[in-house]
Formats: sequence, C-alpha cells, structure tokens
Amino acid sequence: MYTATIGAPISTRDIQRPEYRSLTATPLSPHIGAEIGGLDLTKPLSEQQITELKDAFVRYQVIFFREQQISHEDQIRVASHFGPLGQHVGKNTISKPTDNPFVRRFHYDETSDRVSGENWHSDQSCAPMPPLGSMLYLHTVPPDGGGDTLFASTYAAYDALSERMKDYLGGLTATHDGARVFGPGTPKSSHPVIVRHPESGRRGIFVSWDFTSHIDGVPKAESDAILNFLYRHIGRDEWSCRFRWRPHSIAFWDNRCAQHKAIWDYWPNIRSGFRVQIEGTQAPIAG
Ligand SMILES: O=C(O)CCC(=O)C(=O)O
Ligand SMILES: [Fe+2]
Repeated sequence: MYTATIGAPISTRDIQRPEYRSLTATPLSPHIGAEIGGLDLTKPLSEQQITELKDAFVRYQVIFFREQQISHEDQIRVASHFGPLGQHVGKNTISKPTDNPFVRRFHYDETSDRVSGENWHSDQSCAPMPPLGSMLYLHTVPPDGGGDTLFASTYAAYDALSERMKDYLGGLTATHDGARVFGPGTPKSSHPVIVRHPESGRRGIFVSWDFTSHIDGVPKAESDAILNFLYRHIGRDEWSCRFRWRPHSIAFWDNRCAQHKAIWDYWPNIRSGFRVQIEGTQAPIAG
C-alpha cells in the first residue's frame, strides 16, 4: 500500500460514483480504469448510454470493453460521440495508416523490430493540441498471454506530491519534442507541467518519458533530475493498472489525465488491431 504522509492521492472511489442505469462500470483499480459492461458497440447507442459512457470515460481515465467484434465504422461511430476524430501528427510512425484516414493499424509479428508506445507517454503530446483520447481495438492477441498495456493516473501522481513540489512545478512549462519519437518533421510544443482537466477540474502531471525533452527555463541538470523523478513517480504501481487483452477487447483512454505503456514480451507472436484518436479541443490548461 502507498503510505504517503502528505498529499495522499484521491481515488476514483472518493469521488461520488453515480448509479449508471444503461451500462455497468467495474473499476480495475482504486485510481484508474474500469471495465464497461452492458453495451453492444456494433449497435447505435442511446442518449443515456452516451451520457453515462462520457461520465465513465472522464471518471475512470481509461475504460475497457470485452467481446466487442467491431468494424472500422463501429469504432468511428463510438469514438465520434467524444468529438471529431483526428489524425496522427507523427512523421515516421510504427503504426501504419489504413484506407480510412482516421483508422491506423497497430500490428506486430515476427518481423517487428519495435512496437508503438513502449515507454510511458500520453499520445502525441508534442502537438499544440494533443489528442483528447485514443481508442485501441485488438482483434488478435498473443496465444500465451503478454502484450498487456499499463495505464497510470497522472491525477493520483499529482495528488501524492508534497505541497512544496506542487508549488515548484505549478508555474513551469516543458517542451514536448515529437522528433524524439517520430523523427524530424514532427511538431514540438511547450505545455504546462501541471495541467487542469477541462472536464473534471482535477490537476495532473503532464510530462512524459517519451516526448518531454526539458523543463523550460531551468538549468539542464535541474530539468533532468526533476523529470526523472516525475517519470518514476507517474509510473508507480500504486496508481497504475494493467490491462490484459483478449481478442476483441477495447481500451479507450483520456490522454489529458492518463499515461500508458505497451509491453512487448510476446515476440514472435501476433498482436493486431486498429486505433482511432479524438482531436483535442484545446491546448493543455495550466493547473
Ligand atoms: O499497443 C498498446 O497497447 C498501446 C500502444 C500505444 O501507445 C498507443 O496505441 O497509443
Ligand atoms: Fe500511445
């Protein structure tokens, strides 16, 4: 158990949970993640289902679905309830485009020499307006397990910082350089280190191992030390969950308050599916 004496993280349980009537939400861990039941994503959703799904997405930061054998059209329809779909800003990406401009293929097999997202990150935070959320559907998973995805709550990580550290980080910005992940020609942007979620109002830490090159305006050694502390802190087991995929599972995460990390322990087996992303509505807001 995490035994912080100061700044103990607030769990999703501490925030009053509504009684959903059109779906079920079963939390995966106290701080992040819930499995959603009672929906068939191949069929249009009712207004109430959409409202409750949006609530669950913001509340749990990542929501999961099982046994949903969806087409590209189904995936696009469900994701579009959360906003217009967007396109990947990376130049040289491991995932590949499909015939549909909004759907990317995430496929790995014996010929793969790397996979997407092996370090903690939120998607394309190098963009001036990073994607609000990403929805990954896998139809094929390794036969003997493996290929899990980790998710961490940047809210809980923030809550667990000391008040002194919160004060120090509060006014800072950091540079997110897309070239680190996707090569030259990918955007670079500066964002607040502590951000406020536009819907929940909660604060979270917004720097990641993958994209953040430095904290702006402080000596490099200081930036490196603080960032390394924050990366380890965000990825702590105490506010992470681990999603074990099955064929036709979906993970749908909120890039504004969750980070994720893909585990590549299944070579040479196949792990395959499709992802869409929802366009950001605004640049990250200082907390
Ligand atoms: O393959 C995964 O589990 C996640 C990969 C990733 O980082 C992403 O889809 O954004
Ligand atoms: Fe990712």
